[in-house]
Amino acid sequence: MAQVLPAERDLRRVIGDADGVGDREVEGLGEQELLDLFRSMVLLRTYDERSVVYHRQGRIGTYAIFWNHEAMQAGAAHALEDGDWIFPSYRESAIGLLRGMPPETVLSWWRGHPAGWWNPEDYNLASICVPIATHVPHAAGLAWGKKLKGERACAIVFFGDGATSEGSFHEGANFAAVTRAPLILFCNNNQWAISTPLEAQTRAETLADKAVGYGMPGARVDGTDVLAVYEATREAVDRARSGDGPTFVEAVTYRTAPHATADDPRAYIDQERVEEEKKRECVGRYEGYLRRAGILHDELAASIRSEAVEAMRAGIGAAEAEPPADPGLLFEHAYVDPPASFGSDLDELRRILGG
Ligand SMILES: Cc1ncc(C[n+]2csc(CCOP(=O)(O)OP(=O)(O)O)c2C)c(N)n1
Ligand SMILES: [Mg+2]
Repeated sequence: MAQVLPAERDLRRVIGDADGVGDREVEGLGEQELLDLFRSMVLLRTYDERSVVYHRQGRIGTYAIFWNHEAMQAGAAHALEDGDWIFPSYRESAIGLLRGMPPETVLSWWRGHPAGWWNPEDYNLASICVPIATHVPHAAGLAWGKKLKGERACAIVFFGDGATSEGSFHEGANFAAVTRAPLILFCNNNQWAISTPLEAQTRAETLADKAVGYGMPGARVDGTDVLAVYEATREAVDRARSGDGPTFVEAVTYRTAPHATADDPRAYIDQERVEEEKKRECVGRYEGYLRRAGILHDELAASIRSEAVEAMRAGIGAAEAEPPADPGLLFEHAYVDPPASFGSDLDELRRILGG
């Protein structure tokens, strides 16, 4: 009989700030690791802010903004080892940067260019998943496979609050629990699924409560506190490696940016709430923590930021230097025996594209 821990009610926090809670320390994180975490957050923030500009300049296509989600992505990724697998949604499109993927690869993905596809085994990073929650069973299956092979690796799957209403989420969560797969189900609860608010998504008091139904523990953390995210994910990873099966982590934040570059949230969101939440944005909160601890100072912060800007400048240059993709690729690999119409369809496409 699975032992069910009650899901944590309060949001776990490590970074204290304006409300006088006081900073805590995370065991095992030295100065170097703390700065690496900051470097990762700045790289993601810079990727995101530059991408919105590149979109407006017509240099990348529609883009899913992740501003203020960096703490969840960097905190969780740093709790993993390189051999552990990451299954991202479109909201974590640039998480590969934290595994050494060059920015031009992710930028190419958003340009719809084949240079944006990678071999998942090169980074232990699955393809970016756009259909909501369909990657949860994939991640559960991979994690189960690692267990069957007696390997050390675990897997983490990122998805949103809206994804918890999808069949694939339930199937994947149950499958992982029943097989005791070493999986972390990481929910970025930004309280919106495009224009659907959380209260229209679920009657559950918290999303972490859903874990109980599958017989797995559920943790709730402040999603803008990178150290709390790191600590909760590391506990889930330890549990996975010890053979205790999956954990559901609910990281609570608030979406302060549009869903994507094609969205105008002014039609449905309370702008005052957005402005309030922006004051607690995750990179600034962590920067404050590091400065209070005497680990970060102006010069170092500036050099970390300019390194990230330089990486993005080089990245967009490399992405734009790629030769145009061959439209024929759209027709390859879809069928073993392509329908007869494919030949004329491709000719027509080449004619339209002027090639
Ligand atoms: C199966 C499926 N249904 C609908 C959509 C359209 N869609 C794209 S994003 C989105 C909202 C998802 O919200 P959430 O899971 O909270 O993730 P967030 O975008 O907030 O990170 C929807 C419904 C989709 N991509 N896939
Ligand atoms: Mg959401």
